[in-house]
Amino acid sequence: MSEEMMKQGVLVRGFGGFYVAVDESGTEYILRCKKKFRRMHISPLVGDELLFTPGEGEEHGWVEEILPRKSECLRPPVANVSLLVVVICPSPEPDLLLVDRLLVRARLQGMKTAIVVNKCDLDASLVEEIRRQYAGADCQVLAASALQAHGLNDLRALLQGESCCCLTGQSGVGKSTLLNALLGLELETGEISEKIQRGKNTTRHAQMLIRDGIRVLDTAGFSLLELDAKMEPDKLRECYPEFQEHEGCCRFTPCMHDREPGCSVTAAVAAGEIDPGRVERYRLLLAEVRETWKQRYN
Ligand SMILES: Nc1nc2c(ncn2[C@@H]2O[C@H](COP(=O)(O)OP(=O)(O)OP(=O)(O)O)[C@@H](O)[C@H]2O)c(=O)[nH]1
Ligand SMILES: [Mg+2]
Ligand SMILES: [Zn+2]
Repeated sequence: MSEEMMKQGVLVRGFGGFYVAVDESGTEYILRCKKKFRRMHISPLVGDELLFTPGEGEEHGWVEEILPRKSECLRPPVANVSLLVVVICPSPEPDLLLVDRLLVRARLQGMKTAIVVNKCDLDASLVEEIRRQYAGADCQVLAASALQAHGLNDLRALLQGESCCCLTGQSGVGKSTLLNALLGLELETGEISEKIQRGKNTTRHAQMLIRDGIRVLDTAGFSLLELDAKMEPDKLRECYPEFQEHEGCCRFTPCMHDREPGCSVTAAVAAGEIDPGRVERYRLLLAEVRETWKQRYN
């Protein structure tokens, strides 16, 4: 293929071995992946910037190159996210350990983060609680109700100007409903199971929506996330902005802020300066990261 036939675009969704890319003008192209990618064990992710050759007429085109990724995740499987928006709500009940895992991973990948507390029509107090817990976490907390079109302007302002935003979180928190309300779309949404208060995994695949100068990914909800198996235990505390001013202030250096005597973080929790729940969950994650680290050569 000659170079001048190549185009650049962003991968917006995939289906059954095909990929859909959108170029600068908004035109969609159906593509397949060349075999070399399979040989290299690389597959394109939604959000990837691609070089491709368009097909002629009804024919599909070919993905020629995947440009270097600024970030990549496997859960959800997306690339180049600049802002990760974690969506939670009163029902299904929030899993803050999952939220913290997502925030840690985002920090390691250099993404900005925000939390949207949706379904405020059901319980307006949750957002206050989350604002309190995450006050020092360098993470904006927005209140919203997709149902009542509340908080949409704040959400729009948050998403605008980002190269690629990603909505993530448990199934049933209202990610797709929020994007429908915000961008006038008709993404499929699903009821919550009454009995177990859980979503029904309505969104199956990640897709990028481009509208009103916003590029945002709707993704499939999930409730399990493991931290990077190659993560050094030392790295975890660097993912907690609220610990920063305490670095070097503990009796022992380095201090993991776990159960060491004379720990400045422990003192800050006792003094009500850092949320105890955040620190408790940090310690759970630290134990997990240490365990994985110990087993890294097995
Ligand atoms: N009361 C209330 N219900 C909402 C709100 N937003 C969404 N819902 C409902 O929550 C349910 C789940 O919404 P979805 O948008 O499908 O949730 P999702 O996060 O996309 O779920 P998955 O695609 O499974 O990950 C639907 O029944 C929505 O109508 C809200 O602001 N208030
Ligand atoms: Mg959805
Ligand atoms: Zn300490």
